[in-house]
Amino acid sequence: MPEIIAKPVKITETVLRDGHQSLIATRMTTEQMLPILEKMDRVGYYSVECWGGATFDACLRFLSEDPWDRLRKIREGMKNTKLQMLFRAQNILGYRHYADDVVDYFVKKSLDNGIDIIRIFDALNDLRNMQTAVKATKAYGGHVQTAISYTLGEPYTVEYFVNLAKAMEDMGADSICIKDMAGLLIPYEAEKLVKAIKEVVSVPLQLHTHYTSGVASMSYLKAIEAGCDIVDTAMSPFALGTSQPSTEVIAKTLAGTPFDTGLNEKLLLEIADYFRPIREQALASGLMNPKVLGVDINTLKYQVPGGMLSNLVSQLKDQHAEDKFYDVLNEIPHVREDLGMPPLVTPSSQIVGTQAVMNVLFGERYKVATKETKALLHGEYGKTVRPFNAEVQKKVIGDAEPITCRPADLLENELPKLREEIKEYSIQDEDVLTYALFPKVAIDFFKERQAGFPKLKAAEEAKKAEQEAKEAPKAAPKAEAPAKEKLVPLPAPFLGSWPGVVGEEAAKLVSHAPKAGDVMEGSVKFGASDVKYKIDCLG
Ligand SMILES: [Mn+2]
Repeated sequence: MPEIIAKPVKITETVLRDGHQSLIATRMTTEQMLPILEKMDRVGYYSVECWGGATFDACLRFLSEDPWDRLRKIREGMKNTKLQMLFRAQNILGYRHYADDVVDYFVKKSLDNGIDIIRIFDALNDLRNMQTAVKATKAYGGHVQTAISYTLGEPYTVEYFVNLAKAMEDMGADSICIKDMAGLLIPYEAEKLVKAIKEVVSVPLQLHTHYTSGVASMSYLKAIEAGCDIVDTAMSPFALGTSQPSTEVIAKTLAGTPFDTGLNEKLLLEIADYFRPIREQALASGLMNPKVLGVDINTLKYQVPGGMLSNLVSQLKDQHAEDKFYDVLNEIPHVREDLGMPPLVTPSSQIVGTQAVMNVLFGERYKVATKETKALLHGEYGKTVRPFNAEVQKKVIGDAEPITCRPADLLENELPKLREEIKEYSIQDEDVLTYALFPKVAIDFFKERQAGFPKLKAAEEAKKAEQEAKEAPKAAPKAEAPAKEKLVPLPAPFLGSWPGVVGEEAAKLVSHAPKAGDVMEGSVKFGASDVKYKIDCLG
């Protein structure tokens, strides 16, 4: 019998990023993270994902926190474990293409402030959009992990992904991740894919998936048996549902086998004990919606991200157009094909989903095209796996000449101008990057910071008063606490989801309004009126 060689599987812990992003709309605060860092640092994780994705936006927008400060504090509290972040290639952590100088500087500052591993992905799998981030990460001494946006559809064969992985290795990737943001990778496909990639690529291979469709831990097991080196898991209180498989369960599953993760089980239990009350709190307040904790089998049935479907339902409901659900569902693959079969991940998932709604509601395909559909068909997001439908392209962009170069080649350096714009607020080098990513939110945050965070303090005091009132029910009735802003739980997963079009009241194009980024905005003609819409994306 051949000797069994130990091949410990490495674990990337996601509780500080994707775990809470997927289950509680990225609302875990730095304060909630700090007390447990020292223990997490001793578990034996390969890395801890703690930054990137929606964390940056949510810190500024909802928590009155400086995301850079969070990163520095996590670094301070976690001295031995590698810190990892998610990076949307030329979109950085935002939603548009930035000039190369901004991308380069963001990478540098991320590494300076404590990040070790940068996971870089592009929504179209256009490697040209990753070039600058990859080069910068290498230049400043970071670990480059390039990620394949995994999706289903005719062009997305094992061969396609293998070629992509090979090209990524040639480009200088230190490791490669299969990023299944929607939970579409089923176990035996995972086995096939991992085997095929491992045959041609020598750098470590990591798998990232979501539990949405219920197959994630089985997919991990098959992937691990096929040679996958690292998997992403979340501590159990922030695992399953739209999040990742649970760290403790995967560790236990592999214990005593050649794949034994070697994680400290006792510490894992203590860490779970720490996060459990945070979960309970979130459930009690409605921040964690029990709906996202189950299995969304429609994800597998329709092969589109679960979040895209749940959004569709709630949006059409708001329009009293529930009867259009299947029309829109049938329209999605058409639009996707017209737009070059992009993977359905932020921002392409929002673009395809929104356009499908437009096509159905207006009763004619591309009678109205969103600004983002236009930009995509104009080549501004990069190259799609398939060519665009030429007729559709003509109808939407007219005689405009489409871009075929790397989109960022057309962008002038931005930093000097951005620095000038915020000089009155800037107190650290990183502020210009915060501003570059979320100009409006950043200015609001800088103003609040300059004033010593009065809103945050007021909110804290209101909370304290409420608590005191609860603890002393017999005391004289107090003045009513200010009404708290009602938090609408975001449908998830945010990555690959379609939080959708948010319409103005009057037009009622859509009224489901998750509290997320003011991101892609525009307006369309709807009947006689101008309808403003806003597409929210987290992830
Ligand atoms: Mn994810």
